[in-house]
Amino acid sequence: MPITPTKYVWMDGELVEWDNARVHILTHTLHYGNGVFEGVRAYETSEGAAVFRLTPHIKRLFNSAKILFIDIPFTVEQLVEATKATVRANDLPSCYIRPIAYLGYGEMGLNPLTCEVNVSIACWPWGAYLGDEGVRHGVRMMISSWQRHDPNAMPPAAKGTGHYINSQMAKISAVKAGYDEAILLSPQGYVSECTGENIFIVRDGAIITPPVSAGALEGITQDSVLTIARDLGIEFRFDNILRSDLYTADEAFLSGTAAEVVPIRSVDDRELGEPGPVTRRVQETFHAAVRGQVDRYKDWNEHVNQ
Ligand code: PPE
Repeated sequence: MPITPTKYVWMDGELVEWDNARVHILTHTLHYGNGVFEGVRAYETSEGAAVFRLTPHIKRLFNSAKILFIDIPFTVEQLVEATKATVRANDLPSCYIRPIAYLGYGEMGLNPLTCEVNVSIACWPWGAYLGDEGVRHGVRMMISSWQRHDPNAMPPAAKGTGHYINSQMAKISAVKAGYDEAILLSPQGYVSECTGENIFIVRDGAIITPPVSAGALEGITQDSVLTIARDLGIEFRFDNILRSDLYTADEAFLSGTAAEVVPIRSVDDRELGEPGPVTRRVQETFHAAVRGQVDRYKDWNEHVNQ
């Protein structure tokens, strides 16, 4: 998915011109993959651009940093304001936003505690991550032979930059085999999540998603799906899922900030078919909520001009 350049990137408290938003080749995070990031989206609403659930995203950034012992030299409030300022400065009605805290230039070696911590926030217009066709008709999934991290090897609760080597290996195998996206199993053999999205099945009218203990990130979109489902009177629960549960599900879908809510049309070539009614209802409500069109979810729209 190509990046479209915008005007400014926020770096350590200042808006820097896009082309000058650079780091040194000896930046610590580039060598050892120890940094934390977020993926956030802003949507066009009737009151201008609104960042969807910005505060929970920034809080998760700080939790990721705490797990990895990265001391972010800003507060949650400062980065919330900085994110809004970045979207405003770029004058974008809607965009994808990438805040990252990384270990900077000046130290090398495996003790990261002495490293300077830098923070930047970039944003750019970004379309459907898994394609418009996928949003409408569903994506084809492959269960990867790459496992999700063991929690005592790499803590899945931290959205660490280096964690995503695992996701990339799974993504590469899936794409090379002709699928849209991969599903990873936990070391215990339960369904965990996709390379950058949570996964859900629908069985007998209820939505089931793997628990955090299966190695899934606590998705903010997943939490929005939970709230929307319960408000629509749809049962929602966290439970372990086996790969065979995916093959025989009535419906399945995935969720993530970049991907949004996307139906799954097949898993390992077992057809689930066109998106089902539960998936459709959740997807439609989510798409309206992010654009500020659902009164009960207005708190989720963090307006950049307020
Ligand atoms: N699991 C993983 C591994 C993950 O990376 C994400 C977000 C999610 C679940 C869903 O979380 P949430 O966005 O809070 O609903 N992935 C971000 C980065 C994706 C990427 O490809 O890069 C995102 O969606 O922005």
